[in-house]
Amino acid sequence: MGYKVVVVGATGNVGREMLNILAEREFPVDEIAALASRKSLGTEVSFGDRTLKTQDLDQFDFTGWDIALFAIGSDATKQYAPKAAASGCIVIDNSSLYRYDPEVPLVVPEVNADAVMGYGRKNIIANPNCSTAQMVVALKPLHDRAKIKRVVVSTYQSVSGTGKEAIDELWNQTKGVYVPGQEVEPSVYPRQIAFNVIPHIDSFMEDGQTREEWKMTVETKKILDPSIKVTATCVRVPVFVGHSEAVNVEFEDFLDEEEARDILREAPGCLVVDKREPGGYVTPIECVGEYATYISRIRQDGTIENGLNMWIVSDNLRKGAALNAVQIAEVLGQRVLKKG
Ligand code: 11C
Repeated sequence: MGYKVVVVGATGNVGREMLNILAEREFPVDEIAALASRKSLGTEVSFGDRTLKTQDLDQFDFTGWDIALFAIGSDATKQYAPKAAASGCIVIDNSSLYRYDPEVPLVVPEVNADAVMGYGRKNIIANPNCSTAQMVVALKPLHDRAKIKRVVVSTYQSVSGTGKEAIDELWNQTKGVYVPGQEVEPSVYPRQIAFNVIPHIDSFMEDGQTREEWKMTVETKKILDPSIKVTATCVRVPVFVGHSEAVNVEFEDFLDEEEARDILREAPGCLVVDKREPGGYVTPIECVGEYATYISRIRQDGTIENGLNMWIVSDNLRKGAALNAVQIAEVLGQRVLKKG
């Protein structure tokens, strides 16, 4: 016996990946519904070998369904997630709407799977921001060994984090650079993204940081340890899929780079690729379609007492979104619903 699963936002980049990953990992599904807004209605989406016709989110009755994976914007989530949760269906939400709610667990299964047990206060579990998810997967095993004091992170985030229109903008602008008369003005982003980098993701806050940078701080504290200080600079780069991060970590205790490499080799969700030679590291292109969080360029930071630098890369649509949500569903299945 398996589960009745709903994917909300099934025609988006993350929703499609949720369906792919549910099928790939053979999540025990008895029945599946792919929901979309009215404008995408009737669009067909793949689920393993099957093709599903999307149903109208507005008309859908969540009663009797076990798990709903939400991959829609915060405004629509606000409208539909409470309705699903009130009908007894457990919501796993990929938007930022509930992440900072003390009554909603924010979960990365490799880091804080036990937090899933707090789902019951609202019947909702939140999925973190993609740039946080991959970072905490790598930080957790190192924190367990040497206690992290402070993290300084700079991100190199792909356009798929913004959505389909951003992917089109990068593609069309890139072509437009070479074809006279077909230049494409920035529309999704405030500056040209093709052949450029933009030090701005999400909205600006009063203190000068962007909301993406703020999210990395507060989400790391909620998932991993509130005592860890995080300062981030988040940058959009002309890459389609895969977020990269240059991470500097300051520990309480000394941690040798060799030991860090060994710890990360054993850590769940982590894959170390770290040869000190040209190409002996992972770049975003290699991580596309993969589950792992890749760690490369692990090295001592000699400018502080207990410092380490590393390079972390992962598929932002997978570990950063859809995979993490399905992993949460797996934990729910094993520990709470116990049907599979
Ligand atoms: C980006 N990290 O790359 C964002 C996308 O809070 O879930 C995900 C935003 C979020 O633009």
